[in-house]
Amino acid sequence: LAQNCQVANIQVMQNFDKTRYAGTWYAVAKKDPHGLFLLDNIVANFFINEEGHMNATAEGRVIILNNWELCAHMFGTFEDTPDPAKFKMRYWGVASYLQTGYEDHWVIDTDYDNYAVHYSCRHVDDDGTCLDSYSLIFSRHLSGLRAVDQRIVQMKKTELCLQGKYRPIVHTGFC
Ligand code: ODT
Repeated sequence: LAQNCQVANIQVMQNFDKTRYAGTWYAVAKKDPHGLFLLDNIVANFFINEEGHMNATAEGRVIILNNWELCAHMFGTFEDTPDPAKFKMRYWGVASYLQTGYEDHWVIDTDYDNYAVHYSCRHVDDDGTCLDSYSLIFSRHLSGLRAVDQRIVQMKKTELCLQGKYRPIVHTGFC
């Protein structure tokens, strides 16, 4: 399969419904960006605010200042774009020493009840491919994905040109 891996060609979720997306998602796998932040025990909670915009909290184990291990509590607001599955995410931590940012947040695929595939390209290269991306695979259940969902997710990882680049995310109860 010849893939051109153009960020502009990445297919996202059709008719994304943020109301159905609301609630808790447990990360099961992650492709890390440069300057890795969230390590494991990653749980995201999406909700719709009074103005109808998507908001989220996320927590996860992090190591900052080289060797300080803690559970990061993060908050994010999402700006709508013309594509309902493509957002701009502004995020910050409850403490000032945590990461902040403003970046793409794309929902690649979800069935709302079992699995979700998230993608963010932080830096598009001159040739249109992604220089620095991260991606999370989520499950509605702490127990992970069913075999039927894993097959879909595997296909999506390949479409993102990120096959083989994910690591499993464990949930040990740290957060
Ligand atoms: O962990 C990394 O290396 C990069 C990810 C950092 C972004 C964390 C921001 C969380 C903001 C609030 C919650 C949003 C939910 C997001 C779901 C997926 C992306 C983390």
